[in-house]
Amino acid sequence: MNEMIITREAREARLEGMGCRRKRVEDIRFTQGKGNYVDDIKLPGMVHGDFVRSPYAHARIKRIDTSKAKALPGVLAVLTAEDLKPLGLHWMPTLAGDVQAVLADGKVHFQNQEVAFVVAENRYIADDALQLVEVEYEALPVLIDPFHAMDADAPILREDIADKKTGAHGPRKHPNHIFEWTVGDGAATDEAFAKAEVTVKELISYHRTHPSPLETCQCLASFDKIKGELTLYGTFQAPHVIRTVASLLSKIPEHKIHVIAPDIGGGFGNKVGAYAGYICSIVASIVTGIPVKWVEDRMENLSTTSFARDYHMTTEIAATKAGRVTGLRVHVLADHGAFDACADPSKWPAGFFNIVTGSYDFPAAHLAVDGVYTNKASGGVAYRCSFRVTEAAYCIERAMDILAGKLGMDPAELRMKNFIRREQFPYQSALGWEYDSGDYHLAMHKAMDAIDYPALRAEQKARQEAFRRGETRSIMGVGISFFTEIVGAGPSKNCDILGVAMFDSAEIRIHPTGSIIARMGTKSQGQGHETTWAQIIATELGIPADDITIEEGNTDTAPYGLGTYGSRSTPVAGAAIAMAARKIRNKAQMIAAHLLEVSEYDLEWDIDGFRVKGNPERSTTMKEIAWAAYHAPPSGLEPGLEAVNYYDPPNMTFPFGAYFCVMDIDVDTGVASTRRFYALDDCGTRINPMIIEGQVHGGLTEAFAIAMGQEITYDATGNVMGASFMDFFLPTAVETPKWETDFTVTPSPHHPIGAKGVGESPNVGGVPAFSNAVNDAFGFLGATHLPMPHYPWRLWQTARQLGV
Ligand code: PCD
Repeated sequence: MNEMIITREAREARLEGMGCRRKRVEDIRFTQGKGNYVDDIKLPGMVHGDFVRSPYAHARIKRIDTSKAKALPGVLAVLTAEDLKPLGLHWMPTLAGDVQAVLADGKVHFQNQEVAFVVAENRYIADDALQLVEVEYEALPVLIDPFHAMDADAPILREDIADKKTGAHGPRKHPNHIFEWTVGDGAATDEAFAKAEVTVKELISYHRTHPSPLETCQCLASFDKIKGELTLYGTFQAPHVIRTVASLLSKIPEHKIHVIAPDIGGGFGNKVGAYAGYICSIVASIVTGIPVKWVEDRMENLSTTSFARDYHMTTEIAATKAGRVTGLRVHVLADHGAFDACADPSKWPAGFFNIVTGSYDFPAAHLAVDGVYTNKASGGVAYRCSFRVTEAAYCIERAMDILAGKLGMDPAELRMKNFIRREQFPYQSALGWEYDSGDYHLAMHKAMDAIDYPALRAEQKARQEAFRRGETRSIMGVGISFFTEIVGAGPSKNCDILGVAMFDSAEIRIHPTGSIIARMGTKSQGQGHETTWAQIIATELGIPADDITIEEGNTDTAPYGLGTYGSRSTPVAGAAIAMAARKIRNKAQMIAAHLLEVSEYDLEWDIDGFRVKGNPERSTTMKEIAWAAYHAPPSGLEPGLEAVNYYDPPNMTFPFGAYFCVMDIDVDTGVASTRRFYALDDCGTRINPMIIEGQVHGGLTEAFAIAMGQEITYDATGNVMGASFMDFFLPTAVETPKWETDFTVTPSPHHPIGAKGVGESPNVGGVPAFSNAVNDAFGFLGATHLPMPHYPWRLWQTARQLGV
């Protein structure tokens, strides 16, 4: 085809760059069963590891006898803490600055804790051998309720650190206390409350739940004794961090460790940390010289690796009678389970919970968080949330509704009265963040128009009257959530993981014929990076996205990056990609000047190449430039066309959204049905609108699950309830509501392409929208705050308690 007759629109369109609803390239293999997951990888001679786990939540281990298990044909080894001790690997450091038992060392601290690791020819033999390991326990008193963790007579859980007066985050008040973290101006906040015309106070709990990705955590460790090298395949959201940690723990030099994260079937924060299964597989492979695979089953996943939430937030707002907020005071009791293994940037014991002032202009605020140990599994991962942001959003969005109720004011009106205004950005929050950009009023108005808010309130009023007259047994709630997130961890000035600054990276190479391979420090678990990263490069470099291969997850080839979680990939790696591409474009401009025989300053970029300013007929494409870079580079210029960028973001990005949930609840059955769910998201510049919609659908489905049923509870003796899909609510297409999505675009001023993260927003904003809808429905019957999750039995009970 003659290049001359191709329109600019056509040239632009064939790039499938930013803004294009490009179809996900990874789906070609995923939908045809051609994905390559850890369990698809089979190495010659590979054997399997499996754990003996504690039936007790708190017990002393009197004796472990592995002889019968070892005698079973097909069993290669049985490891206990005693075997790991000489290697110094029976305990491991956690991301939160605590230590965690790899295999129980004299004591178990939660039900299903790892006690011994059996290695056998196959999983069946390993499972038989588990039953033959004899462990004698002496049960100890169990601590389940975090509100009693610091009682004078509470059982002391962590004997290993019982005498330590300080932990990783400062002084400890009790042997079961982990840390106290305070932020904000206490005196100014007290003053706001002293002067307040109206105050509200409520204990808002966000229950314990679990990310439960479809693929559980797993790994395959293969140690080559001859080369002294370790290859570790695994479901890692942060492969480079795992390599560094594995090197520090095993003392194998980092260049002799090859970490490979192949396709991953969902992460949701579950696959950020390092688990006992990884350490034991590595040790077992070193000991046996054979590759060892470990694959968690569903119950192990739900009950041992990484819970989420378990935050108990006593929340107070001070306000004027006219509904202007003047102060916010929050105390959080954070149940961290038996070890503090929260996956947060090192300096942040409660993650970014100090985003709790939300979208509102609070002149004063104060926050205190106490972390405590209990006999529950450890973790505290950011399940679809940037480090405790979802807890913060739930806290403030519920509290704003409670305040609206007390003031007798419409909750949408109360929010709009207190929004940070457009002209206040960049906005300094009372708890220490600088919000980059936003237009909250615009988003709220758009959302309210889209759902016809006044009509919904009128309908609700009519329904309440009909209910009172006994004409209907169905009540109606409108749940509003206007959330602000903080994603893109993060600037090296305040974010690191075990000392490694949280930058991210991209390496782009253009081949002589003009196609590209690019590698990133991030790792998709289903987000579609292979599709979207190519779109950024396509726009920046004028090479069609289809001619660009994106690779992630192999630490030998990818530049060092901190991985994918906390919706950080777009804010951090997305920026690195644009910056690396711009380095290439600068060099390409010099080559173009040489080809066109003009000064580089006489050139301007135009979609897919450079043209001479004022003389657009004279131009050269990126493809031609690539060939020249390898074929005849201008003298004095290095041949080749590639660049690496390590991007240290100057700030986080602050996406936001306006969500509305319309719900009908049958008071005789407790069944809640979501009639409408409208989600408006603003994530700045949108790379792929179709992928964003998919992200929002997925996140809302998880939010629905959490708000309406999903939870992990424990009985009084520490038995974990809800550790299988019989009890743990995972919605299918049958239960899932229909989602309506919408958007506004407020670019981030500091991000090279103006993009903010979006992956977690729907979860962060979705949970309060559902919960507020339930509370709003019951509000006219006298309820102020109903506990989550709002499953039918509980709603039915609520109706009874309210006398209807
Ligand atoms: N985007 C676009 N645009 C914008 C933004 C974004 O387009 N503006 C797109 C991108 O590119 C991608 C996605 O979207 O693809 C996402 O992104 P972001 O937001 O950046 O994020 P990331 O980092 O990548 O990712 C992460 C997230 C998270 S965090 C989570 S949970 C989840 C989400 O993601 N996960 C998951 N989503 C998802 N999906 C899937 N499928 N799977 C999974 O697993 Mo965490 O912290 O971990 O808890």
